[in-house]
Amino acid sequence: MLAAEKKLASWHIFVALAALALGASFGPLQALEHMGINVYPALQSVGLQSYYQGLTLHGILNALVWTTFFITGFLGYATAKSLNRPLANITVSWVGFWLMVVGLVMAAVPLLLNLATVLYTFYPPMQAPWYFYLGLTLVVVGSWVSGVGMYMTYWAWRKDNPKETTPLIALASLITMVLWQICTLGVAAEILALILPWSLGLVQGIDPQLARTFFWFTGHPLVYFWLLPAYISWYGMIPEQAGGKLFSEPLARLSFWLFLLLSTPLGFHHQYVDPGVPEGWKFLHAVLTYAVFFPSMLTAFNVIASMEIGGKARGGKGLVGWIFHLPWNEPSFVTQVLAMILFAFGGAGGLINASYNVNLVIHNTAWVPGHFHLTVGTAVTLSFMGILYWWLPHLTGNKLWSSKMALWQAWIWFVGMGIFSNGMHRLGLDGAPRRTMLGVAMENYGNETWTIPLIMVGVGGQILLISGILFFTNMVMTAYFSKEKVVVEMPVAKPYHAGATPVWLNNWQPWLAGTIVLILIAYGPMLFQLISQAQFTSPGFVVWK
Ligand code: HAS
Repeated sequence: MLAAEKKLASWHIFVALAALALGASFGPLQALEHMGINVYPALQSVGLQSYYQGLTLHGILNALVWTTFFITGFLGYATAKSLNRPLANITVSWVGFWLMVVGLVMAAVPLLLNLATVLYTFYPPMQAPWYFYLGLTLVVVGSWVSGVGMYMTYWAWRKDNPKETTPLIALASLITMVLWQICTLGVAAEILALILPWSLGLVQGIDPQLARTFFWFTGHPLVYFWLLPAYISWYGMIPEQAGGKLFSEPLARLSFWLFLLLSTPLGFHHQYVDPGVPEGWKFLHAVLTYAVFFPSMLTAFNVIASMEIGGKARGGKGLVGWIFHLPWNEPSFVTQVLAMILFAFGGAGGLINASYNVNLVIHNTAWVPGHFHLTVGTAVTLSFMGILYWWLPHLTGNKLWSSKMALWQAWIWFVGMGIFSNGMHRLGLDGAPRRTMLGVAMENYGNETWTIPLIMVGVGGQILLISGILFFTNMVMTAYFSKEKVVVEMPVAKPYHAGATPVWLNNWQPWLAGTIVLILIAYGPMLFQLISQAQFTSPGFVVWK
């Protein structure tokens, strides 16, 4: 069943994994540099011109390409599966996929030629060739088109089932896609109205502050576009994998709606130190950032309660005894639980980032990559790896090549990332800047308190390399060399409490209306002011040639 959708999903996974394989391979090199072993001069002979070219490839391939391809494939497939019907028009989804691939190639060429070394946030006035930006735009537009394919499927299902409550996994997938389409309007405006005319030479200058504001309109909700597919798995699948049931389905629905409502109007928390945005607006975004913390707390409570139901159904007793009865030998489950545990630390760090005044201590320091390696680098990436441990066998019919290797991979990632991110957080607290060759900085102006954390970063990075090798070996062997055939179904959690879903948790209108109103309030006046006072004066700079 759903053979065509399986093929579509497999292609998304293929591109996503190829991007991750290349993007992630720069990580251990950066970690070595931090430890004082600078391998970049040696790598110039194979075409890598600088640390920053590698860092740009690392950020774009991991944070933008791996995630967007995986998520678009996953959301489309999960929607079809959850609604129990094929995609209404799979050609639309293929068009979306190929648009994304064309965009990826357009962006990859200048990246590989060291013409677009602008890091993954591509802040103007750093400048890349126009086709780099157009390529990124096509990746986003392609994902929008795939989103349309999902909506068509939902409308066809709704026509056949006018009274039914949308199944949780489908609803959450649709909400995630809507969130993405709304939030990427910011980066679309940035690229189409500001960056493309400037990089094409049609206008002489750009307003960096306006460009950054548009960027962060997208940039923060982007992190929830990454996170929510993991939450779909944690709510919609993990309870079943744990042998239990979803503790509260209405609460799960509420948390996805709250993410739609609250994810976008808080981008100024990335701009607390930017001039040109009055304090009052920054404070408003700080308050809203604390609000978006709330659905993650709901998630922690609901997912842990669901696992407790599973652990107790499997014979566990007492306050913590159930934990030992969870399926600790099942790779997909274990990988995702380890991702959750590290996310609890990443989330706590997020609160420190969000605090308007404490942010000043950590902004632009190594703390920030410490934070995002626990979030997108673990909560998201390790969860996606865990999902692939059932999804790839499900799609290919091939048995996972080695469960044991998968378990080792997950634990090694957990340990490696724990050491790595702890080192990064400590460095940040000691004032080490981010996006800096810290090995070189250490020699020139480093602080002796950096010594141990730099070693932690270096060692953690090499442990992560081992985990990555195990993961990719397992993926390749499962896809191409596994001899044993299996039938693996998509896990779908059943609700613990039977009963009708409240109507307001199944109704798009109030949530969409609230989302638009909140965005208009939080961004409207400031965008109006920044646009009316814009100064298109800054020329482009090409650095690290
Ligand atoms: Fe963040 C910067 C604030 C979450 C990613 N963030 C970044 C950047 C990235 C990023 C990439 O307010 C850098 C951007 C750049 O390049 O400049 N972030 C937050 C807050 C949250 C948060 C408040 N971030 C994420 C997620 C990300 C992500 C998720 C990726 C997926 N972040 C910030 C701020 C900055 C920032 C400022 C700017 C800093 C600066 O100055 O530049 C919250 O959403 C976090 C809430 C999460 C939790 C954790 C809940 C735990 C759960 C698991 C429970 C289960 C367990 C398992 C423990 C509250 C759900 C138990 C197991 C058993 C067996 C019992």
